[in-house]
Amino acid sequence: MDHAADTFRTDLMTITRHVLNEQSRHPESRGDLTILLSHIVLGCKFVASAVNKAGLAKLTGLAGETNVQGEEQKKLDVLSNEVFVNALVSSGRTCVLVSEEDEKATFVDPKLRGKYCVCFDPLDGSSNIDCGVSIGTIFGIYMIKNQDTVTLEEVLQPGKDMIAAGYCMYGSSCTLVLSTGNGVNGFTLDPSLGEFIMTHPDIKIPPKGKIYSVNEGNAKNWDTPTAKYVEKCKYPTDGSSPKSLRYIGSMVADVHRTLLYGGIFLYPADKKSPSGKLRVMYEVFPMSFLMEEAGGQSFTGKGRSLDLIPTDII
Ligand code: FBP
Repeated sequence: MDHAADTFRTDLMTITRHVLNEQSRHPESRGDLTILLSHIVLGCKFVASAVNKAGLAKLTGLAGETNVQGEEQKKLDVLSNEVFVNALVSSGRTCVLVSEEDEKATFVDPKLRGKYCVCFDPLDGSSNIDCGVSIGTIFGIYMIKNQDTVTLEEVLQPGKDMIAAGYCMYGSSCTLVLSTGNGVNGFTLDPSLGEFIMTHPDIKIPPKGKIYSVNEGNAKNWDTPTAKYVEKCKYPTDGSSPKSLRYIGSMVADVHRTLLYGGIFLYPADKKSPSGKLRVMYEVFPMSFLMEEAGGQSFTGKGRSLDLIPTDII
């Protein structure tokens, strides 16, 4: 009888317990971030169950509307956006929301405001919904100096000013990966308990990785340094073995694998999309924050991603 495992099974480190432990490290804290994170967790649980039921509940397919990127919206990402906006506003801890699905930032009713700005992609990788490939929610949290007078300029902060970030991957299992600036931890949803249980404590990206992850279909539009780098992954000249290509086309899934197995994930800007495809505030920044907290790095090709100062929310 493996008592340690038994002990482990009864001494559950839920995400709430973990966040409360993190809060206790800040005696000045009033628990606002804890309350905000619990509402984000609620949103993830809702979307996890909707994604699981999607095929059956006809939640896949088009919603008949288009989003700010001109992309056809799918039913699930409209639903996911609504769930997160409602959860974040009802937390009473946010003053401005930036969603991939909304053209403009949402300024919360002054009566319901709190000190945080949340930038989020409610359902990233939505082009994979219909084929059941892993998709996810990505979020980044900033502190806003004055919630009553907050302006869009105050939202356009460099990524390094974020105080927390995470993603929730809806795949074979539902995994929420979170950092509040003190390392990265992963939690898996136990559907029988409806609780996220810590399954990946203190994630550290392996120093050396054998995987490169990029959409090679864009190769003809790449600049020379990118083409040369990918060439080196495939035909190394230092006698090391070629890297393996793994590309799911769902950033949450590709980054999750990279965090756990090591290697590199890149979506370089190219002639077709000169400023790249990934959006800075709710894709690049949160994932770069997590990558650095896990001992990895994130670059724009010109510098550290988290030093970028966004010029717009899109
Ligand atoms: P969405 O947020 O619109 O889903 O787009 C982002 C994304 O799907 C990322 O998850 C993924 O890394 C990338 O686009 C895939 O792009 P491509 O299909 O061009 O390789």
